[in-house]
Amino acid sequence: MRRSHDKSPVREGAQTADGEEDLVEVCGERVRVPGLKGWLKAIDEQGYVLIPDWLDAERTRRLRVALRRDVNPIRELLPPHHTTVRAHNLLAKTRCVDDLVADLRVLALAQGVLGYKVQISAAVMFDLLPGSKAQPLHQDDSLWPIPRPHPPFLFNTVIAVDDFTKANGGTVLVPGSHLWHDQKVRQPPDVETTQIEMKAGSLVGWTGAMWHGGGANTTPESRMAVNLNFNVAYLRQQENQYIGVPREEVAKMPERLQRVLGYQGGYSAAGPGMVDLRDPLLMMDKIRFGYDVNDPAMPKLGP
Ligand SMILES: O=C(O)CCC(=O)C(=O)O
Ligand SMILES: [Fe+2]
Repeated sequence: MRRSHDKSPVREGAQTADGEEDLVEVCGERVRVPGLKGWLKAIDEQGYVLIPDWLDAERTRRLRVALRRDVNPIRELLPPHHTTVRAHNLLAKTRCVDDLVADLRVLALAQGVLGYKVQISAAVMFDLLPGSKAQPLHQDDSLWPIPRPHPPFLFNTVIAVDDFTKANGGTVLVPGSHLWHDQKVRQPPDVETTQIEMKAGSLVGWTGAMWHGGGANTTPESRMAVNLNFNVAYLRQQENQYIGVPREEVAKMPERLQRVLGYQGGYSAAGPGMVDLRDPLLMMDKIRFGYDVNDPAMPKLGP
């Protein structure tokens, strides 16, 4: 699947020199991501990868506490059954996932799969409460009306905050289905599935064309997770991050997070995302109606 992008003029993410398989450039930084090559191979071949211990126990515990504190009181139970939570637009509700969104490892993984600069498409807290029903299998990339076959443009991740088990609704995946471009999604028992079981702190990542769905939670405990989906930076995000995340919060964020949020241009000064041929991030606090690009306080031309 990555091969489809090999003609890109510049290729970030999975670009590796011989013998430096895990050394990649992400958001302008050279970074070593041990395991990256194997993760990308798994995604190429089966459509997904399961990475245990993505977060250590202490980080996972802090994440759980912070989600319960910041998001649970303002969450919404979705109809018709009112047993699942999809708390969208997380970056406007808590600061507890900032480091997960700007994590160089996940960005390297997303860039490796997508072959281009990436941005956060959706940041969501999933909670399957007791009694939650199984979701129909679906493809998240069908949210964009792009004819198939198409190169991968969406990469999904789910980080387990609670252990995922078959009984509490571990994600159901159809290995290999990311390559079935000519087929409509079928439901079990018409298709063979696998169900993700993973310890809290693990990450499962899959490419957007993959058939998948949340399982049914038949236990008395909830199954909490953080879902971070990334897409190529030249496409529109699923969540409108520019409206969704208040500007004053964006202004306080570290630069890499601002960029991943969508405040970044393309590979050239005129590429998608620019403002008046300039870096959008540098223009953020400069724009007033009738502004003059010749003003010496304006950013220089360029991406
Ligand atoms: O809950 C899960 O494991 C997956 C949910 C999902 O795929 C979705 O909401 O689009
Ligand atoms: Fe989904």
